[in-house]
Amino acid sequence: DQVIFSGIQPTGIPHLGNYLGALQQWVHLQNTSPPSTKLLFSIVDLHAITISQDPAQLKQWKRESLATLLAVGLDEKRCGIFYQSSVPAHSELMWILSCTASMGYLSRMTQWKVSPELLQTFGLKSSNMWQSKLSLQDDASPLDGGSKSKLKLGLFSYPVLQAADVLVHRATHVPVGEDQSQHLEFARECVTNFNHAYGPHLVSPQTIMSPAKRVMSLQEPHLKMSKSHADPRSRILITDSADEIYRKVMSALTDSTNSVSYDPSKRPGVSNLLQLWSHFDAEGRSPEELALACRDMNLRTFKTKVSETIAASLEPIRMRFAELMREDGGAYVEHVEKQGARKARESADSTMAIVREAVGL
Ligand code: AQP
Repeated sequence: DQVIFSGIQPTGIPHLGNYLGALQQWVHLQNTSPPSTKLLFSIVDLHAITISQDPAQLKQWKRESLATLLAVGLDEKRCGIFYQSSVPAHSELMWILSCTASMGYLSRMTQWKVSPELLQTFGLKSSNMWQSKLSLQDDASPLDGGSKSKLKLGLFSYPVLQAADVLVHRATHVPVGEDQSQHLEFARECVTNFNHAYGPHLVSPQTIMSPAKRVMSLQEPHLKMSKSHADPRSRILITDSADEIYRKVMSALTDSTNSVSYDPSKRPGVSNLLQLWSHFDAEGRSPEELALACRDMNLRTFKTKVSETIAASLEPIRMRFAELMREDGGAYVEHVEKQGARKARESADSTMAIVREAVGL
């Protein structure tokens, strides 16, 4: 039987990248999978602490993240929705996988998450710049050079925890955005290493890539939309009001041509807006079709239409989120989590019984 697992970090309210690249796909899978499919979705709080977090803020973000999963349409009766730290088997399997995972493979991975402090230390403005810095080093290894003492062990090894998140539930399918595909490859590598050492006990997961592979920043359309970008106007949160969405879309970086056409390489800003509209378009028009329909509009009129379309689509999510956070100040959300954690512990414990036995623990 199929097992679908995915996760999201509680590092703020999800944005359109998280929604279109992941959450919407999770809801779609929930609504189309046969009843025999196990569905588990996690708020991965242990990943969130790979960079420093304020404890009270983290607690609040966890609750809000869970409420957003319910608000977008996940059904707590059908899925297990839980905090990663409620299921200690994730961390236990991480340790066991660490004992067969290759340091070389990990250090060659290019998608490094970097804390704002670390970037500042090296005078860099974005994690993309950090990646270029790494690739300038001899063997592109973050273990070399002056970064060694600043780089935390957890930040280096978090892909092993991600692998454990998936493997501990024997997930067959993992829906993610494009930025995560390298990590799933690493998870498959962990399966190969473990199974080679102890026998064929772990299941190799397949990636399900969402149709919106990579939603771009509104302010720097060559970068992905991200929670950690310093400028809040670079992202639309799924709980933003129509007003906030209007302001963000109006200030989105476009170019000096005051008309609409679809050309992602020459006109990344306008094309990103066309793609966003297309994902929410009731008639399901492609970005090219929308560009054609808007060819006589100036950018101001076009942006107004884009913001109206997005705001109308997000309105029910925003309302439901506010309702969930109001109910006993989020107590209902915590109740949902307890049930989800029970389901997830059951699922993880059955894998861990096999793993412990295989390893001789
Ligand atoms: N811009 C994006 N386009 C498509 N998919 C995206 N995802 C994130 N950004 C985009 C997908 O969202 C899921 C959950 O992501 P996450 O919060 O766990 O971590 P992330 O990928 O690091 O997301 P952010 O928003 O960019 O956070 P920060 O800034 O903290 O790194 C994943 O499936 C991801 O692919």
